[in-house]
Amino acid sequence: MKTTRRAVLLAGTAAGTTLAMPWIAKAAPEFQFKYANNSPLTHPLTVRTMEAMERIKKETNGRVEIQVFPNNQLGSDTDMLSQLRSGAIEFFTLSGLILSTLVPVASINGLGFIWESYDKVWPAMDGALGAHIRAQIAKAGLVAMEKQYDNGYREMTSSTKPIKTPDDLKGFKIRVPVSPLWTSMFKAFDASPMSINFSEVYSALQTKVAEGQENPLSIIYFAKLYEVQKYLSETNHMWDGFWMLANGKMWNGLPKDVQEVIAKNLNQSAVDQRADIAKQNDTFKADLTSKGMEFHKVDPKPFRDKLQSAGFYKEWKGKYGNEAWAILEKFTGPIA
Ligand code: X2X
Repeated sequence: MKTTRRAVLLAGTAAGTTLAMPWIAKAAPEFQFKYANNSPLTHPLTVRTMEAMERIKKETNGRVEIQVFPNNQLGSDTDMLSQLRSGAIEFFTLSGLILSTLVPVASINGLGFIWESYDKVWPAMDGALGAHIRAQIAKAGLVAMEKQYDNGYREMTSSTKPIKTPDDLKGFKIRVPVSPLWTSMFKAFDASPMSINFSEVYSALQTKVAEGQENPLSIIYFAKLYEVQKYLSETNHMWDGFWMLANGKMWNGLPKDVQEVIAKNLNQSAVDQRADIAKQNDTFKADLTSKGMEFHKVDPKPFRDKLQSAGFYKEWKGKYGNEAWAILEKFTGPIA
């Protein structure tokens, strides 16, 4: 009885002391945030953002702690975008093409067959085109870090037949991400596109709700889509990247020095992540072939011609407007 009461008193004293003298308690982070994404733990996007969060914690002496929630743990891209806007999460990486549901111009880099190589992509996205898109993102109450993370050049896959020509896409049940540009492009190919968030893609392919999908090699590899897809056509039909987004209200309330450390490290990890993807792209083909996928070389010209004759470029030039189109063509050359 006596011992117990004494223990309780002591415990009470200890707790009271800690509260009264916070400097002897372990300092809790001043800023505790959440970052979420749609990519597997092993994907370079997750690996490199985790590294960034570690460096941020260290360089701020523990003032800032950003917890990472990869692989759609917090929901689909559509869910996470609402969470970011409401402030339920503070950071989120999202494809510009999906972000276009909120910021229309953010899908412009995803137009089919406009990027000859990464040598054209990065100067555009790190330069005037990226700056133009980020300015529009800011108007929507979000902040995009300067350096985009790479998703990659997208390739078409299928469980039923290889896609070799645009004719093979006629009536083809293909999953596309939730974005008007994607739907429009695959409708122009006379396919039957269905908008499905990435969180549901594996099961949609496994149950054959969709016959095919399109994604960069890195996603096909790390999300194990080779388990549910047989044929891979090297279409390189579009290029897609992830914007590192922050909730604008939260970001603007941060002290300048904290903003600087966070931005510097998120941008640094983007550069590291681009290099990872570039390096891995050399081996993905062999890796995916060894997992049972059958690769097909594809001539992109008939695909591009089909988009052209369907009025695809004209339609989207009208939607983006002359200003954005002119900035884009400065980097890609004349499109249509
Ligand atoms: O949803 C997809 O296909 C993915 C993973 O590539 C994107 O984030 C756009």
